[in-house]
Amino acid sequence: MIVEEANEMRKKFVLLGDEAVGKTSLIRRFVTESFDDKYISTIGTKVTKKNMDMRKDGQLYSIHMMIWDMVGQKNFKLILRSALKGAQGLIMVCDLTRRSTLDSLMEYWFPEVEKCCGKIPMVFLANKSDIVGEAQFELEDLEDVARQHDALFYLTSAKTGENVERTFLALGKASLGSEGKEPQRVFDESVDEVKGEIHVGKEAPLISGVLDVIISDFTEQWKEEEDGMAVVRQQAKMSQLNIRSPTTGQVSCFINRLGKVEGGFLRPEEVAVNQSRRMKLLGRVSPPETMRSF
Ligand code: G3D
Ligand code: MG
Repeated sequence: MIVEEANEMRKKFVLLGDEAVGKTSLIRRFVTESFDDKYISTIGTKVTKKNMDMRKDGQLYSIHMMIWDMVGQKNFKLILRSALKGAQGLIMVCDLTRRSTLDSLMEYWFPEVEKCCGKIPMVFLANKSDIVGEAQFELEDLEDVARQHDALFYLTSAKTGENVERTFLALGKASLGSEGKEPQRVFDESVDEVKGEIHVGKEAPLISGVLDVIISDFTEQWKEEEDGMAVVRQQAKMSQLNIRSPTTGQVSCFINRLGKVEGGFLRPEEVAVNQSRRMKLLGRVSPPETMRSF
């Protein structure tokens, strides 16, 4: 018997789109063939691996997919930059029952991608096709957006599994052939710009922007960023950090917890410097309206 040898490839794919469109559910459906309707906000990024075999131009490929789930809130620009670094395919997700999530792909997510990636294979999804009765736009609207970017598009449901495997198969195939090309580059200027605005910008930063800087500067110290992110998730949970609307109290507890972890591998002076830099950033956040004195 002749056993056909598959070409082994590693590919990094990233899912982007507003919160609650179904990114985490789509990954769960693809990887574990299950659906869970409990909402757990994604903090930072989470990487899941899955292998998939496919055939293109008569050749068999075995693709080791590293699938990056992204926080859906819009102000985490540094975390987004680092997730996009080296990405070889993107899944741009919106929710068929909320028109604003489609607009946001064009107005926020794609412009962010453009700042750091060159031309990259993309698939556009309108998820939650199982609740068509509440659809706020049509497949043609998604098609318009996808065509502008030369991309494929599907209606999906993480709940029923419709088109989920097909999406990853299509992206896998589209990403083949890019091997050996220059890796995508994240522009340092745009990273510096984001950091500068938070650290010394004229405007008081949003608390999510501050969290973005804190999480990035913590994970940058780890050899494998994903290991740092696992610690972030754990400490965020213990600080009862609500990533959708964090309070200064929660963030301050989170900063202290990160400091305790750093105590395990940094000198006390270094831990103190990090703590004070992060607390200073938190101090720049403007207080809620009700707390301001006029
Ligand atoms: P996100 O990772 O993009 O933020 P999630 O989104 O995967 O966490 O999903 C957000 C909510 O949408 C969850 O519901 C989830 O169950 C639901 N959802 C995701 N995909 C589908 C789908 O295909 N069909 C339906 N009907 N619901 C879906 P809750 O209610 O917990 O907020
Ligand atoms: Mg999520």
